Amino acid sequence: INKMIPEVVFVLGAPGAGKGTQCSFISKEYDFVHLSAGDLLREERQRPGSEYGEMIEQKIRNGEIVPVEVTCSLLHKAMQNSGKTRFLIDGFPRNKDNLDGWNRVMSDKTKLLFVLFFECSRDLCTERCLGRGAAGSGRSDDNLESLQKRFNTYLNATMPIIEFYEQQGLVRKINAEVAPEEVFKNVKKAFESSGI
Ligand code: UP5
Ligand code: MG
Repeated sequence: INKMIPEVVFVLGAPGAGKGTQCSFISKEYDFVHLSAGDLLREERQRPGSEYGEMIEQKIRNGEIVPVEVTCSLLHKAMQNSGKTRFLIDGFPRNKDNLDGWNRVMSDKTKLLFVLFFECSRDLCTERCLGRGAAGSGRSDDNLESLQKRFNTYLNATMPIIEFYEQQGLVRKINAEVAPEEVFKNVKKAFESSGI
C-alpha cells in the first residue's frame, strides 16, 4: 500500500547552459537519479535493432525535437528500471508536444516538484559547446551549424514551456554564467528552499 509516488524535477536551459554538469553534482548530494533525455536518445540511436536510430540522429543534428512517444517511453522505462522514486529529468520537456505527451502518460503517475532553469547567454553557451566539441565530445551537434538550429528551437519551442511553468510558480531560475561550483551553491539553495 502507500507506495510513494515518484517525484520529478525538470531541468531546463539553453544548449550548453550546464544542465548535465549540475545534474551530476545534484545526484551526488541528493537522492535523485539523473535521467538526461538527450543521453537516453543518443543511447537508443546506438542500440542495435532500434527502429528510431536514423530519425533520432537526424533530429539531433538538426536541433529538432524527437516525437514525445519515443522520449517519454525511454524516460518511463529508465524510471522503472532504476527502482528509485526521485528523478532529475534533464532536457525535457522541450516543446508543446513533449509537455502534452508527458501530461497524457506521466503526470498522474508522478509529482512535479519544480523546474530548475539554468540561465546563460547564447554566446557563452555556444562557446561551451564548441569547446566541448573541440575537446572531442563526439557529439554530432557540437558544431556551429547545429548550434544555431538548437538555439532557434530553444527560443521558439522551449522558452514557452519554461514560461508556462513560470506562470505556475514552479520555476527556480539559476544564474549559470559563473563557475560550476558557484552555480551549484545556488542550486542547493533552490533545493533547500523547496524542503529537499
Ligand atoms: N560547462 C558546464 N557548466 C559550466 C560552467 N558553469 N562554466 C563553464 N563551463 C561549463 O555543459 C556543456 C559544456 O560546458 C561542457 O563542456 C561543460 O564542461 C561546460 P553541459 O553540462 O553538458 O550542459 P548541458 O546544458 O547539459 O548541454 P547539452 O549540450 O547537453 O544541452 P542540450 O540541451 O543541447 O542537449 P541534450 O542532450 O539535452 O539534447 C540534445 C538533442 O537531443 C536536442 O537538440 C534534441 O535534438 C534531442 N532531444 C530531444 O529531441 N528531446 C528531448 O527531450 C531531449 C533532447
Ligand atoms: Mg546535457
